[in-house]
Amino acid sequence: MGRQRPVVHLILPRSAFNGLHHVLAHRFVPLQLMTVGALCEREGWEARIVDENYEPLPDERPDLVGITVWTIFAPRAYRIADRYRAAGVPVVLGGVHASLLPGEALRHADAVVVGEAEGVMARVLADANAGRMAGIYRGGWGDMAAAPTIGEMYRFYDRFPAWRYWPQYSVQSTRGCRFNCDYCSVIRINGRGQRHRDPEEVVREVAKRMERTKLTAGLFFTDDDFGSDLEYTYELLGALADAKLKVKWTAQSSIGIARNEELLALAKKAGCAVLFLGLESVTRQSLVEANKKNRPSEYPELIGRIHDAGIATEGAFIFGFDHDDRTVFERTVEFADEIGVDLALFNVLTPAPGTATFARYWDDGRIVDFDWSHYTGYWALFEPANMSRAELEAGIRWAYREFYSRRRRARRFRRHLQLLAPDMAVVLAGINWSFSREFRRIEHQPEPPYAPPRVELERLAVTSRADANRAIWLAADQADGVLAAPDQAESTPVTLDVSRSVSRPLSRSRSPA
Ligand code: B12
Ligand code: SF4
Repeated sequence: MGRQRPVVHLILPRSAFNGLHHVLAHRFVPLQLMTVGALCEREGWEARIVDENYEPLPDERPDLVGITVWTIFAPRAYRIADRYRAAGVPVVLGGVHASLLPGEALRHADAVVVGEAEGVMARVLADANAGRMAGIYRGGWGDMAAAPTIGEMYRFYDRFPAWRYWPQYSVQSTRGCRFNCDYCSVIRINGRGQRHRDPEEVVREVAKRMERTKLTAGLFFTDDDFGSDLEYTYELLGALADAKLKVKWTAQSSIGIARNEELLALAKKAGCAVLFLGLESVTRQSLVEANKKNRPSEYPELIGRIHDAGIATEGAFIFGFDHDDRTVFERTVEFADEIGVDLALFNVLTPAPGTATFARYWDDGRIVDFDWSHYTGYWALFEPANMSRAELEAGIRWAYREFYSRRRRARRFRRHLQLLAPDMAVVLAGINWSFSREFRRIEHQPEPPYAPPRVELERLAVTSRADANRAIWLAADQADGVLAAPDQAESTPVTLDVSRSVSRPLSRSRSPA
């Protein structure tokens, strides 16, 4: 029997390693695919989302396959894409890795969306319907009003069992970030500066999601720089507080947010339970190396202010900077515990494709491994300056085991009982336990080895050297053949409408940390 509507399968490929995405409160619904799915349904397609971490690829033959590609699962995404194409099903790839390496992605697909899907998905689907997909499609960095509403995404939640995901809901109120950290992909895929959604729409979205569950601890703002635009943040938090929703949420923010105690108090009133902070290093020189503006000497006071507001903290740290030596692991764990970081993440510095870090390490010939499935943040991909790769890899594993040792968790729990509401202390104890379990061992299931074509690496080096707001457009130009060869790329003028990238330029908020 013929289908009434064309069917698209949207796939999140499985990660071949354990780690953060298995930890309690870090098991997210695939928001990117819900977003793309809603865009497909706008155009009359039927979208089925498959999270390969939990379910096998369906037997059903779709009319189109869309795969989201992050670096860590790019090789897996390419294998899946090759299989579908061999069976005659067209494939479109999108997401952060495909946007920064569209030429590589296009070797495994009929189409690649560079950047955000909102502005371009209708054309991709029309071309798919007509059987003439045209390679690179440039999604712009448009107004967030074009992003699907909760009404459009709601039905996808039926596909996601409540017991599988926590936080159960992700919401995105802004895209982009004002900073320019060397190792970060976000500013390259979402642009520097920030675009916002209507605060009332965000509140409607949160309220609608809350209808589905009586649990109150399940919302995460995927924004990368929450609270950076004061005018917007006050408006959003005020609206959330007025709505009196029984919701507790987490958001990622610069630690600079703690300079504004009034804002912290309002965030608490609006349901903020945890702030996720990119602290990155306890050594100022390492932060300077990464073009990160934080000052570790201020961390104790700023973390204290967040705690005083009744909000817990999750701090992320990176090891492997040239200023890091073998003592960095112990110093970091002691410091983090001493200043009262409630949950901690540790990562090995990773030259993510398209970032300034990639450019620097590539130019210095230091990267020793280009198998993207190793770009997990748990493996050393270059020779560190002051220790060996093996020491760096052992160091991060030690840091996890030590920070989440039984002794430290018990001490933290006692502190939480004094500082926070009992239910929050119990939730944090559960997450601490989950981290300790997950990071007892970091295991990588062997996948077939992957090596990108040399020419794509050379193009990637050009992309990575570019200014953040230009990178993906330059990548698209190279893949399109506008820039003929990698060595001509830098001297070839590129016409880029950078103004379209940021609907509000830089944040008008106070200066960052
Ligand atoms: C939420 C989040 C998580 C969640 C999981 C989310 C999930 N399962 O989907 C958690 C906490 C588990 C997580 C973990 C990690 N994460 Co993370 N995460 C994010 C974050 C903050 C938001 C992602 C999101 O939902 N965005 C909202 C959607 C709507 O936007 P989008 O993904 O850009 O999608 C748009 C376009 O890209 C495009 N698109 C995307 N996919 C597709 C597919 C098709 C077919 C099409 C046409 C278009 C398209 O259209 C969408 C709509 O416009 C991003 C940063 C960011 N701003 O994206 C980092 C990010 C994706 N994470 C990153 C990393 C490195 C990790 C970790 C490896 C860190 C670590 N060491 O533990 C782990 C890996 C865990 C794993 N195995 O999955 C990097 C990835 C870099 C890279 N080059 O791949 C990012 C970009 C952060 C960064 N600072 O660089 N992460
Ligand atoms: S503050 Fe975070 S999101 Fe912004 S550039 Fe730095 S690492 Fe990226």
